[in-house]
Formats: sequence, structure tokens, C-alpha cells
Amino acid sequence: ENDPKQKLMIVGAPIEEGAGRLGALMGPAALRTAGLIRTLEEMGHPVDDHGDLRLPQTLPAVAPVAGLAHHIEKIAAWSRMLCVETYEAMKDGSFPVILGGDHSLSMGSVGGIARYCQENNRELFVLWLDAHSDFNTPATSPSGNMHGMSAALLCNEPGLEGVFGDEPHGLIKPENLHLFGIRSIDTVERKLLRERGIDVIDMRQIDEFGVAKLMRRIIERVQKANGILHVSFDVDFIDPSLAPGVGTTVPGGATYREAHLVMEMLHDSGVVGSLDIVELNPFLDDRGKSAMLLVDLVASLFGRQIYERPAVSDQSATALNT
Ligand code: 6HN
Ligand code: MN
Ligand code: MN
Ligand code: MN
Repeated sequence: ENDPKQKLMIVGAPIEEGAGRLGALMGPAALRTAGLIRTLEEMGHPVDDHGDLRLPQTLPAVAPVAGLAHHIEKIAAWSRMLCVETYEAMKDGSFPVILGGDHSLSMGSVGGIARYCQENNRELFVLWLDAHSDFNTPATSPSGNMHGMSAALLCNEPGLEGVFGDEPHGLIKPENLHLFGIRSIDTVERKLLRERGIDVIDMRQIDEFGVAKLMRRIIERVQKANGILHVSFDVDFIDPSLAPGVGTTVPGGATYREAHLVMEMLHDSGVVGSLDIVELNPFLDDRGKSAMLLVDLVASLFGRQIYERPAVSDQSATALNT
């Protein structure tokens, strides 16, 4: 788009308790060091940087859950804070960008965006770029790690009500969730995904049909509904050879160009309204390699092109999408 550039609201969420290993709390710092803010500003985007949030002294009391949900009080505190941040940013007309932090933060970020969409009668869609489906509940999770439960919470699966308690927040329609890049699903989680009819685009489909065709399908859905698309980018979506800085690497991930093409097509679509960058673990990274790749990917999402030209993605969609 060539309209005046939208203001970006950046907020860091140094949360790591949702993951099985420590280090994701350094994610926002590494993304800043790798030049994320500078890059966006150089591209002409006004940036409203809210800095990194901190946990409040007192954590909310969360009713005991049936099953395993490690550190649920901390996750609840983060979720409630982030929910307010993204809701307010949307009301303000800004584009929220949340720097994680582990993937449990999406409970909060998407919770706030969904609240805004519900109040303003906009259909919300979510593109979940991830090796994992993050569709466990405390009852199904083999690990109890809450970063593996955020998509389930957003689809209103039982057992996670305590995260928001009575705090206002929105949810998403399970049919509007698109999991993309998936290659690791737990046993009971698999059953649940099937029962709920979630759209699971696994690596096998990406191999067979290619990113472009699969992305066009999603983008067209959002465009037809005049919807808003939230992108939740888990670093492990990318192949670990390119992005080793993540606690839950799974081989066979997206290539450099596949990941970039996703972002480039998303930019051209004009439907993306918010973004999470999650699971970057600088402690496990290789000389900032993953952080720097993420900055490049975010730049592509915000309009950086290899060679400036009118987008062809939309025009050719009908011809190719058969
Ligand atoms: N993530 N399915 C595993 C679990 O423990 O529930 C892994 C979850 C990974 C979560 O990568 O955001
Ligand atoms: Mn602000
Ligand atoms: Mn994830
Ligand atoms: Mn993952």
C-alpha cells in the first residue's frame, strides 16, 4: 500500500515461564539489538515504542485447574497486561507488534485484539506460523508448558478460563484459526484438533502445494470477510538450520524464501492488523543469526521488497487457486 504509513505500537513481553527452557525473556532485547525498531523507522513507519512490560508485584489468584499448567499465575498476569496493550493500540488505530517472550503471550495479545474486533464488528482471523499446533489444554498437555496451550485458549477450550478470570477479553472462532508450518503434534492434541475441525497446514502440504497457493487461500478468506488477520510468528516455524535460537526446534521447517514469501504476500494482502514475534531464545542463538533473520522477515511484512513492483499475488490468485 502507498497510503500514509500506519503507526506501529511496539511492546516487549519478556516472558519465559510458559516455555520448558529459560532464555526467551531475552527475546525483546535481542530483537532490539538486531535493529528491529531502527529498521521499521527507516522504512518510514512511525513507531510508538512502549518498551518492555514488567510483571506486577502481585499476581492474580487463579483457581486450580484440572491437569498441568505450570506458572499459570504469571501467565495470567502477562496475558491480562498484554490484552490491555493490544486492545488500546487497536482503539488508537495503531498496529500492535508484540516482541516475545514465549508463545503463551499470544493468549493476551490476541485476547485484546479479539476484544477490539468483537466490539467493532470485525471478523478476526489468526495465522499461526509454528512447528507446533499449541492446542493443548491442562488436561491434554504432556509437558504442562503453557506456550503449548495458547491457540487452545483462544478457541475457548476448557480448563484455561482462569487465565483471564473476569477480565474483559475476546476469543477467536476455531474456523478462523489457520495453523501453518506444523510438524509436531502431541497425541491427544491431534485428536482435539480433529474434533474441532482446525485448519492444520502441515509441512507436507507446504511441500506439495507450495507456500503461495496455501497463503492465497487464507488471504482470500480474510479479504472476502473484510476481516483483520493477526499473525502469530513462532520462530520455530523456520528451519532450525536458519533459526537455531529457539527452545523447541523441529527439523524440516520453512526455508529462507518460504518464510519471506509468507511475509511478502501478507504485506501485499493489506489484511494484517497485528503481529506477535515469539519464542526467540537468544541464549540458544548463533551470533544473533535468528534475531537478524527475524528483523528481515518483519521488514518484509511491512513492505520491504527485493525489487519494487506492483504486487502480482492478488491478480494471479484466481488463475492459480484451483
Ligand atoms: N511452542 N506440544 C509441546 C507441548 O509441550 O505442549 C510443545 C509446545 C511448543 C509450544 O512452541 O510455542
Ligand atoms: Mn502509545
Ligand atoms: Mn508456538
Ligand atoms: Mn513452536
